[in-house]
Amino acid sequence: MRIVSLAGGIGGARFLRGLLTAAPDSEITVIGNTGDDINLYGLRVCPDLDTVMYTLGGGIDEEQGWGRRFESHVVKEELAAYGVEPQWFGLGDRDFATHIVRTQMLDAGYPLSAVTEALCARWQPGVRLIPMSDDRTETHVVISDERGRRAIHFQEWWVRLRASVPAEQIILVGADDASPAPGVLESIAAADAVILPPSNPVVSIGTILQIKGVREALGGKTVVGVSPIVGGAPVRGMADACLTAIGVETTAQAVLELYGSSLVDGWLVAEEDAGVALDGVDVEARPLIMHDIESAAAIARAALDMAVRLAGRRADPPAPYAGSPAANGSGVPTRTRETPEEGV
Ligand code: FO1
Repeated sequence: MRIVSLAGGIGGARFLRGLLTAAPDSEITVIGNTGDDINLYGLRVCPDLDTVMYTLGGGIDEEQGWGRRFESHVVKEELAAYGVEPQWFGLGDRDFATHIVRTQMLDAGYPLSAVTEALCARWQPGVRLIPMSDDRTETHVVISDERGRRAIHFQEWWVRLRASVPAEQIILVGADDASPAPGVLESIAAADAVILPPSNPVVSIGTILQIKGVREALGGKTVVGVSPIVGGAPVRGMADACLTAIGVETTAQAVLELYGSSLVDGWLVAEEDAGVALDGVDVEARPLIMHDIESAAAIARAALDMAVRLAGRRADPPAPYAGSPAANGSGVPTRTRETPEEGV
């Protein structure tokens, strides 16, 4: 089964680990958000691409959900000793190597998609990870504070301010000129199902949907989304601050309406949000908290089963994925890829 997933950072990466466990024989392409990318100390840092790569490649700091495990911060301390700014963004020593390799390759003229492929050759994430675009885009946030009304980089709003200052506008700088990276539209066109993980609907999924042709390409596919909001609050991160910034309520219903029935065919919500409904969209309620890899896999399995069922209503239904009840005929999903020792 060919699956495409649009993914942001921590929540998306953890969901994808569940998706790989639920459908280990499927061909999974992840279209990664690059709106969070930032230039620091002369290096190009791609937080959401790295979070997916490290999480699926086994190198992530499980506690933080970003950055490398077994990390040290000597370079960061030395930069601080020189008074180099910013000091509010914590790059670890091991992580620096990723940004040095990426920047070297970008400076040599390689597109970000080729750089990402090269980095993944080491990490073997088990999916094809493609940046949403090879063109530079950055999410900037308009705020007003004692220095007046100004735009700051998303990371400064997210990490230094912890989204404590209201975002008056969230803008993807470069969106108008950014083309989908090679393979983005092609993988969507070839997909049997598209899954939207519980990533941030504004600055992750919403950002990817702004890239030319992506929303249109998804229009012709079976798309199942997983609500990032459970009982009126984001499961993780500060999606509520982002939703408020664009005048959307922090509910599973409001996010479904934000995506729209033109985009999603199925929507998984938490049991406490069972009343969510929208014409033209199938809604199912189930536990949505990812305590560990197995619970993430159970959510992924539910999303895939829904996608196969909904796609079955189309002219060219996809073959069931290995491990699905339909594939093994027993009605019970088969156990799949070994769960690594640590949890999610
Ligand atoms: N998040 C933080 O809250 N503080 C940090 O210092 C920080 C550093 C960092 C370095 C590399 C990286 O890939 C991610 C990092 N993040 C940090 C997380 C990052 O802000 C978010 O993962 C995404 O940009 C939003 O999903």
